[in-house]
Amino acid sequence: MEGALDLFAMASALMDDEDVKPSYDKIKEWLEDDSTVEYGFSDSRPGVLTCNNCELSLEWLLINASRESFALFNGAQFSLTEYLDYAYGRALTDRNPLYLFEDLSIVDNVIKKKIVDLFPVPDCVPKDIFDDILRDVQGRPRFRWLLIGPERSGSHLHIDPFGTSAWNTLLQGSKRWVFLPPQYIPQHDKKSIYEWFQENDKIPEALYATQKAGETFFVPAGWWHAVINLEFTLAITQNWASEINLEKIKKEVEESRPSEFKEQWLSLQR
Ligand SMILES: O=C(O)CCC(=O)C(=O)O
Ligand SMILES: [Fe+2]
Repeated sequence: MEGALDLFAMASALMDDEDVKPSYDKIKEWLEDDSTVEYGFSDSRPGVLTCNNCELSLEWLLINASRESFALFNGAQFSLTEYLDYAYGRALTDRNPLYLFEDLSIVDNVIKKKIVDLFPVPDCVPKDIFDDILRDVQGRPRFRWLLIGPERSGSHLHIDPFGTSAWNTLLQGSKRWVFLPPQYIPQHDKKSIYEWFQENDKIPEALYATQKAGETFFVPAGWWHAVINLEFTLAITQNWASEINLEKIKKEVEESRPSEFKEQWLSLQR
């Protein structure tokens, strides 16, 4: 395990990290905030979706996948047990706690296939237009992830690529979300996610929500969003390309790098 810890130290150093004694005041405040997003699916605003029951849990992963290798957001690979040692240890004082972000878009491993089988796509989610003919084409944009993160880890403000929309089911813990409409112009900064959330707690046009375990949040295409894990979390998330957003998707695929996917897409459009 010693070796694994050294690797985590290196991974943190690559992120320009300094150890900190973080203040948890804001985390407590956000945990107690019961603001959420409206129920139901609409193309133009974030929402809480009803989701089929998901049998994936940390226990399931520990029993079935503790030795599997998973990727962090920065690409480094660790076994699940190595990562959990980090998440419950050193991560608590890392300025930028490392987030496990495993791409499950294409899986050839038996255990990871089982994880994918436990991904319940909400019934209300419309058809993914990449899913039929372009399903297994090389270069298809990545669309499905397993997320595990300690408190204060999370995702910086971004828009999901290729004009896709997303759903995100939280299986354990709590997440704080901020949503901003497509016309918002963000400022570029290098703050940690926790610092960013502290300083951007009251953007007038933002929608803030605390997601609880069992809830599925929907992110409409083009909406900015940032997420901070308020406790240790386990979540699954999937993006889809919706017919409604065809023009945007077309533009982004056509502007993307050459790939078999792009070629096949272009030939389908002709
Ligand atoms: O950290 C999260 O839960 C949000 C993930 C996300 O926004 C994404 O995968 O695009
Ligand atoms: Fe996202």
